[in-house]
Amino acid sequence: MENPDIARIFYEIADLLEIKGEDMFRIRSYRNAGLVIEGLSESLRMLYEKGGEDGLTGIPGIGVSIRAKIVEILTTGKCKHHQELLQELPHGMLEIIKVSGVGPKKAALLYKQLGVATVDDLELAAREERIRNLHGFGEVSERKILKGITDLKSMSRKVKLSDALNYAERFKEFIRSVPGIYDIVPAGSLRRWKEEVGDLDILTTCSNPSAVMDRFLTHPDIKEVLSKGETKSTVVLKSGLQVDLRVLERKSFGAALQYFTGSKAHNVALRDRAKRMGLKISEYGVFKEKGEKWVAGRNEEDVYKAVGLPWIPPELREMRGEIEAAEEGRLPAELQVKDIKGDLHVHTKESDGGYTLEAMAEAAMKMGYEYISVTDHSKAVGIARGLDEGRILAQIEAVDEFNKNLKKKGEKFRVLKGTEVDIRGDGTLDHPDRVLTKLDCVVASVHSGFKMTQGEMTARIIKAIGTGRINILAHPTGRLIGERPPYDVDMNAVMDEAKKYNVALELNSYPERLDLNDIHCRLAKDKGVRIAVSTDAHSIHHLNNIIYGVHTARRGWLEREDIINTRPLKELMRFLKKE
Ligand code: DGT
Ligand code: CA
Ligand code: CA
Ligand code: ZN
Repeated sequence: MENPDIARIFYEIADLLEIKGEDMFRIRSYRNAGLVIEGLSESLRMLYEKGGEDGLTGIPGIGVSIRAKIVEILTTGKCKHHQELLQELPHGMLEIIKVSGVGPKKAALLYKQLGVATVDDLELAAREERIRNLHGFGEVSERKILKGITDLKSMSRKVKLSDALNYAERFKEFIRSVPGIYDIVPAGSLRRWKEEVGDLDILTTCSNPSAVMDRFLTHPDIKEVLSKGETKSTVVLKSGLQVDLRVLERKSFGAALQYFTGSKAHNVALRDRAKRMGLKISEYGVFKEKGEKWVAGRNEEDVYKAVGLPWIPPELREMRGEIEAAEEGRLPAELQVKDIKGDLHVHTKESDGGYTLEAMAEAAMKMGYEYISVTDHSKAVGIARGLDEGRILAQIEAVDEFNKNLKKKGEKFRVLKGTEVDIRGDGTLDHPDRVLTKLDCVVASVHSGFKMTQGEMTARIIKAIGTGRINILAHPTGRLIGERPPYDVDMNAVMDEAKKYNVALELNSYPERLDLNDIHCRLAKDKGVRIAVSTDAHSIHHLNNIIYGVHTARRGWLEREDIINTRPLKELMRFLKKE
């Protein structure tokens, strides 16, 4: 059980209590607990494993009774109170109240009167016009419910960050030609570079607002227009992705950008802060509480400045301590793509890549890199045509030859001799020591046996680290976003071992991977474990995926010094030699 699972249980308790019509004070305390837990940067499970119930004290917003429930969830995987509530009310009720226009009171009524227990029941009842006759409902609310169901269905689908960015880019291109257009900025989770995005929130300013709206609604990707207004329209694309477009006044663009970038939790905290200072923040600006006097709103910087803070990069706006850090002047320095000096995880045609070593090197040189490390698979990864001893020895010679030629031409660029050696089921490495010692950079990773228990997987990886032959542990959790969950591994223990053996953990920039994720990057930073931001490129084009890694690194509060491939070659070599 990790923080999001625990938070979800508390949210569900709050919702179920609200459907039952219980007292608001209790409901609020559960909901608040959910919010607090979601925003924690440390894992409750780890805190508990380390310090028992005492390890959980002192978290603001978590009182004695919530703490007891956290312990119950961590030790039994369940919460009795939650289970009892679910016995009383069908689980589908939790979905029903997500339909816009159906609050907890209405949900309770629909359940009692019509036996509506799922969203599907609700849809049927609305289509059969059975809802309009209930007390407190009418034709209009029936129609609203149907629309709410459509919205919910499109919303529950999340898209990968890279896909969302592509869609956003297409809309920007499409709208750019409107005369009088000024800003077009995608806000929301996309601007925060979250790994998965629920919907796009595009903000624009234009001297002719209706022209933007008209143009937007004719985009060829649109399947359905959900709502159309003068300043806001919402559409669903053929892919199922929802897009909101807003046309704003230039005077309040900064305030709107701040508001719609979120996250919600960050905004709530910022608004509270403003309130304490006698100010009010809304999507229209910052105001002096009495008299509605406009103070700021044109730029985002001004909004933060008005509440006494420096501008906070969007990637950090997740309510993970960024406001305190901003206040105390210790926000992390923003990592830039240009800080990255080379890529340490690159495949070639020898295994499952699409290009030769020469082509990959040339592409990397064009990007301004100082080095790449060629890291083809080892023989255990048969489907990727992994290299056996003979083939990797031949590759080592080829790299030496290639570097010699570079030197002759006066090029500074170098190719490092590397491998992505498989960590076998028993924790041994898939190349013998006599091969590994010939290499500059050993990347190691798990490609099989994902179903192991946490104990087994942790022991396997720790054993591999303990060989002392590894430089980088690649894609440390093995997850594929939207496809495969991470394998179960004690990341805390892995990181401690990595630090001991001078092993860096990879932030794999492949859009499906982003592994380590933001939370783990933050943990690594706190522990002083080094990170390699690499692409795992299988083609020359994949080298550009580094941008996803860089922004994920920012979300994990990583700075240049935390990352080994921001170092020039000489310094990098010192790390790789474990000096
Ligand atoms: P997503 O689309 O689920 O990936 O996540 P976001 O963060 O893009 O959320 P979305 O699209 O629902 O709303 C965009 C931003 O608008 C959100 O990050 C913060 C702001 N916002 C939306 N609803 C509320 C609200 O009820 N209160 C506050 N303070 N802000 C909100
Ligand atoms: Ca959004
Ligand atoms: Ca939205
Ligand atoms: Zn790889």
